[in-house]
Amino acid sequence: MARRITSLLDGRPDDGAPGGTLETRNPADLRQTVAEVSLGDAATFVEACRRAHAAQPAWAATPAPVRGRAVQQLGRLVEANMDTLARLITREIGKPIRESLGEVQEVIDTCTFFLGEGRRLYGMTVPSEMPDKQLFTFRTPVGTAAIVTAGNFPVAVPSWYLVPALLCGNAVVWKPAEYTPATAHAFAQLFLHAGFPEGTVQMVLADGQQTFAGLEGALDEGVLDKVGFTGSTEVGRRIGELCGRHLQSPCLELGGKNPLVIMPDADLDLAVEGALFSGFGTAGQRCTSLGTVIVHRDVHDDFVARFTKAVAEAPIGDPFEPVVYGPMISERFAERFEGWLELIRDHHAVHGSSAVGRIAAGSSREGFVGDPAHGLYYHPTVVDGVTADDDLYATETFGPIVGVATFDTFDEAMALANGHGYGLSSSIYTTDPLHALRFRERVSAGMVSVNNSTSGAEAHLPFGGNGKSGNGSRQSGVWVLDQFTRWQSMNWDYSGRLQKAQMDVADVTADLGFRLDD
Ligand code: UN1
Repeated sequence: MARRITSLLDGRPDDGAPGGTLETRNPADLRQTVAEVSLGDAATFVEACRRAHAAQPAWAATPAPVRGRAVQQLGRLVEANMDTLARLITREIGKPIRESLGEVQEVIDTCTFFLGEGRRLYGMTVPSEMPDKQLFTFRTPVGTAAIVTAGNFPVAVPSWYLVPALLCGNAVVWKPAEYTPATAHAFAQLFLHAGFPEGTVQMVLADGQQTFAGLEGALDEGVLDKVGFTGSTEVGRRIGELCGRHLQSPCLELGGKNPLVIMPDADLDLAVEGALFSGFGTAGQRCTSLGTVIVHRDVHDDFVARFTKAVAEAPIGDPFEPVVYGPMISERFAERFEGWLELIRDHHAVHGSSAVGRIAAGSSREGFVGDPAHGLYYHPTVVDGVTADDDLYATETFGPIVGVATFDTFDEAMALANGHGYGLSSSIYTTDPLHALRFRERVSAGMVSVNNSTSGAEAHLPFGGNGKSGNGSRQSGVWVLDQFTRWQSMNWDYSGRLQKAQMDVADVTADLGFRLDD
């Protein structure tokens, strides 16, 4: 049965649909409606920011360990609702159920990490230049944070922002992807039942244009202090420009064209397994998904033979079954993917399935799990012969397609790994520690795997990218605290007189002409 979903202002449904309505469908069976959605508009967004802004000071004044308690309760609620939430994710975006459960686990892990941070949130005591004076640092909340997220990780990625932002004493306005409204609504309900005070968590459903106009309005009005955004490089650039005009630095997590380098000394079976999951897990719709395998010429043929066999045999289909991947997230993702398939050129060799494009009656796939007739299912595609001059090399292709390029020297491998200008995730398969360490040093990516998938970052290491993948901001672990707090320094002089820094400082006498006897 379809759910009716609206924005939630102060936890209450915001009736009316100033931004129009839409319906979302199960991408594994488009005959099933998952949600009927009433969208808000720019005014809804600004109103949500106003309310969050009004609620924030009292929340900031709540002791951090108490705020941590709300995060703890959220983690418990998510754990208790794990199966329901995971099933909803699978129904709404077609993510294989095992991955959906993993995604919910990532939320729990994030809560587990940050509930303890409520009892740390350390500042420092720092010695002063002068006697009877002490220096301190404090983390203070930024204020109201607007978090705009994509739908490929409809709960894990939002949690990376919302949980630390709230823990640090901010109020949040969450704008989830409009194509995952049912999951967003369910996740918002868990926040609203976890003990965060009214007003500190707002959820607005709106399309991209209205959201952007809402961000502009809220920034102009002074009711928004921080923007977090996960999505495309193009939109990230616009958000960066907008925030820059308001002297704000957003937290940006953008696209990737993540390389996986295979050295001649690599364990090839391991590399095949890693490339399969990196490239085709979540149907290639992770920002950390593998873009191009960069394989040494000596092992190229062997690798391609093993890899294409593994891809050809990979179970694809019904996401409630144990498959490598299910359907595309939504029609929008499927259409864009069809566009990227056009980047395949005559000089490329295509492998991986019996056809390219949609899996359908005239274009079936052997071993398909279930019935593809009503779903947005696509053949896995391996494109060999990719070079640095190809559009396919430089374009983020959010879907089940993996390029293969060849190198002779390590320098060539590095040029291919970095040359597209993205810098999110990367991987090297090698048994030589020297290669691993050299790769780490020279790759431009913010995240490096050794003998592991480009995807699947753990929830307490810094997550983020460089170049076209982001502006250097990092999420997760202690590193994200710098996004949602500002450092405040304090000095306290208890000498009873004015001691001037740099001027009233005692010196020590040294004999700088002193030399050791030869
Ligand atoms: C994303 O696709 O935006 O590292 C995030 C991973 C996941 C998160 C991906 N933990 O693949």
